[in-house]
Amino acid sequence: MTYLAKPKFHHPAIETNALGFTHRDYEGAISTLCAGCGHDSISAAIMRACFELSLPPHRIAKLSGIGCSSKTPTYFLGQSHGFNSVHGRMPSVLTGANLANRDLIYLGVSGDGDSASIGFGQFAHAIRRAVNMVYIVENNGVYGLTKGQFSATSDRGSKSKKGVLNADSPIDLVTIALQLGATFVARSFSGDKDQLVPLIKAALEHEGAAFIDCISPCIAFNNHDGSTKSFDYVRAHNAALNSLDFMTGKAPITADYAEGAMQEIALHDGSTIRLRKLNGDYDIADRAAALGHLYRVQASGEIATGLIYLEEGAGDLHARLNTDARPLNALGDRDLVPGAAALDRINAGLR
Ligand SMILES: Cc1ncc(C[n+]2csc(CCOP(=O)(O)OP(=O)(O)O)c2C)c(N)n1
Ligand code: SF4
Ligand SMILES: [Mg+2]
Repeated sequence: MTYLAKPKFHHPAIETNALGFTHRDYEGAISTLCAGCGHDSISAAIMRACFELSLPPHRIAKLSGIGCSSKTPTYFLGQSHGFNSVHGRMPSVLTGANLANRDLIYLGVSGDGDSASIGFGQFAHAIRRAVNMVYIVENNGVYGLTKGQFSATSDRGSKSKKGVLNADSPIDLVTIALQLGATFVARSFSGDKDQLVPLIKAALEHEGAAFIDCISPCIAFNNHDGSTKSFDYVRAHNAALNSLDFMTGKAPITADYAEGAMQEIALHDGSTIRLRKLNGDYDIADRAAALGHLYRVQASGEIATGLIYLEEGAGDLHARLNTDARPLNALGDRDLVPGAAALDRINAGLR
């Protein structure tokens, strides 16, 4: 319950990161979600990733929409900036915040209803504009908060808790994100922290729109036989493309593309992501091949997880708009009020 404060004391030998923060410094209020909800595991992975990267909590802005998933930012990063927007509107609020202050690290947290139903257009435009953010959809294939209606990501033929079959085709946000030009696209599973934590760390260090579709079973309304987003179903059908480890820093890079071997990818800032290739013909730098692979894996009844696509150095929305390197909210009158002569020149150019 949120009215119960977490105790502040901790063991003197508790683990600290490079900033001297403990894991506790990345936590939020006690979760009020159903015990066992996949969303809580994603919150834990986000906290772990931020702790391991030694991110200063005050430099992170977490934004969400409406839903059980969108409630989760209350349960992590309690010392970070937070904004709980209207249902499906997180992407435009995040875009505006990012344009005003490019110095923060933006984390958008949403649900499949929030992003693939009411907020589908908002999702699409934030991705195609290359907003520098990590966008996580906690995908349970259901409207959890409003008690179990099918969402737009529910698979055709999957069964609701009440036994109703879904007749509509699903929206696959990973495929859409690839088609819209996202430069970091991944899918994971809330129950696989070994895969999810390095993916979130890599996404946080990526410049541009980094999208992670995280399957997150709703134990109250979508964890039964006939559901394709249940713990049992996802465990049985998970086709991991690569196993990941993420290291920040400027270590020398060696790459090996052979099947079953390690592949290291340098990110724009000198950090690296290490991939264990399970499949000799999979190349994370090939967008068209990634789309083909997704279709093939889906057709075989499996779910492709891992880092699906990565493009470095493509630049973000600020690069495209050629905005000032300083955050706009830090500019003073001298920069923002060019004076009557400059205004006359602009007006003359428009006549
Ligand atoms: C404009 C508007 N329409 C509908 C709702 C009702 N509503 C609240 S949450 C929700 C769906 C949430 O689903 P999802 O994003 O998948 O989150 P989950 O609860 O499954 O994590 C809906 C339809 C609302 N709050 N606002
Ligand atoms: S209803 Fe489902 S999504 Fe919502 S907290 Fe419970 S298990 Fe999680
Ligand atoms: Mg949902």
